[in-house]
Amino acid sequence: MEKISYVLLIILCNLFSLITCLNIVRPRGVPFERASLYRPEKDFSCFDGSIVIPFSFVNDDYCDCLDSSDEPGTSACPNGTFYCTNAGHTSLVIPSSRVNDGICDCCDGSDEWAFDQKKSPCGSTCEQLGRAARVEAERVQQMYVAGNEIRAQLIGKAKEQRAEKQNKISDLLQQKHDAEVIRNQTMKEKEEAANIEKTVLNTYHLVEELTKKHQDEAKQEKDKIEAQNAFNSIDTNKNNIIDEDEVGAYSTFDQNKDGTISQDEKDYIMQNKKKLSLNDFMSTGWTRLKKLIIFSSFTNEQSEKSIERIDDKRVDDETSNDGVEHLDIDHSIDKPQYTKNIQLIIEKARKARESFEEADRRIRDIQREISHLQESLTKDYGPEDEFATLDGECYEFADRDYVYKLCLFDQVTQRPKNGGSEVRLGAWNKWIGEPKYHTMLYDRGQSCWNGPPRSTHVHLICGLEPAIISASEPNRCEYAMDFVVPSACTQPDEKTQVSEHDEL
Ligand code: MAN
Repeated sequence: MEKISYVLLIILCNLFSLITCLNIVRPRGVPFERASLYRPEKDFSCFDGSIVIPFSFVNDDYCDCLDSSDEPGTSACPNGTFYCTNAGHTSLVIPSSRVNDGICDCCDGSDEWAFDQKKSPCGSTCEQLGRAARVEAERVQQMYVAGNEIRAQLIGKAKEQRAEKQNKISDLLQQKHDAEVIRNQTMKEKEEAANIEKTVLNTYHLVEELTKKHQDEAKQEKDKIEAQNAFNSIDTNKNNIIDEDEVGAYSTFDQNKDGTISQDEKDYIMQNKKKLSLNDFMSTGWTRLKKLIIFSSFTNEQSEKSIERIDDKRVDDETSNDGVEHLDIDHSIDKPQYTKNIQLIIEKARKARESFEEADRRIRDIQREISHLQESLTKDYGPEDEFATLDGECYEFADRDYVYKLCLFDQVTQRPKNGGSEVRLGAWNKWIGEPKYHTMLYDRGQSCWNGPPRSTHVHLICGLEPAIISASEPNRCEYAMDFVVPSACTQPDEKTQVSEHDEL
């Protein structure tokens, strides 16, 4: 009979599990997986192999083993652990120092076993908690399933986008090639037009220079004749010498307009000499005389009349032409008066330059676009490109003081709520930590005053709608964000799953 019972027991053991069977003799505080190490029919060997003690020493509230393995259900050993079975909910391991400390840690109340039922701080809450945990686990499981479906769609979309980008790059490369042909053509045209323009303008300026030289010479000649005339007019006795008396007869030399030509006024025009030859007069006197004539004509009508004796007409000419031209800056060189033909050549060269610049700019624009696309193709968007569609998408989160903005694969910023400028908390760098693709690093942000450049860790969590759910600054200028997103819904988090033996 005993044998049959034993066989039956073995069959039962096979039917359920060895662990479940051994549970029958599992001492208090021992987890299922270690139950087989505690056999009442045998002496107990400490787990570290240090000593063997009679089984009756197990949980006798005296610590025998150095590794605390003989007291799994009491607080006798300093570093022991207590296992709460928590049937109906999740099992739990607590430090054995919390056994019988008057605070209930296990929902099945097993850690406070020394209290009698009435005084126990524990109720049996495992069923209720377990139910709630299972509901929550179910919700999370469903969220993962739904999130995983969205993730699959995002992977498909990313694949399409990748193909589109590759096509776009091929297209742009072709466009760039065509644009290069146009640029080479326009460059040739520009160079040709510029050469023609250069030749024509050089010739123009040469001719202009010669003309001017010629005009200057003619002017000097004219000036010389006028000087001669003036000299002759002042030289009233016609002895080819101007003396002080002759100068004294002309009111033009009366600079201070006091009605007489003083000695100083005479000396000025006579260059401190008593007599002036024609040559002397030509070298300095004539220039001084011209200045006086111009000055008088601008200041005093009386003086203007008195110079009539020299040559009224000539003086007018000098004022409006020679005189004024010598005193003013000649702008005629700055603004050349080109002929229609030259203007057409200049215009053609300008247009050719513009066309070249436009063609060149187009190539640079195309190249920029290509580089941007190529860069996005080399970015690490996750093992299956599941994060690719988030590139450039921005999300905000506000706390008490700041509005945080995350632009994925780009940058993180912080904006004070009460005004003030935006601060860059980091630029996209790479994935960090284990498991991979759970944490993003944005670094090289604005430097902290007297500190490092700002940086941000973005933790990705499974969720159906992309959103930042928290933002903080765990260390000064080191920020952390939790971002929920379907792309992170790979497998249900193990912690949220209820294991089989928890259900027992
Ligand atoms: C700003 C913000 C804060 C940061 C300090 C450091 O106020 O960026 O987050 O701690 O600067 O000086």
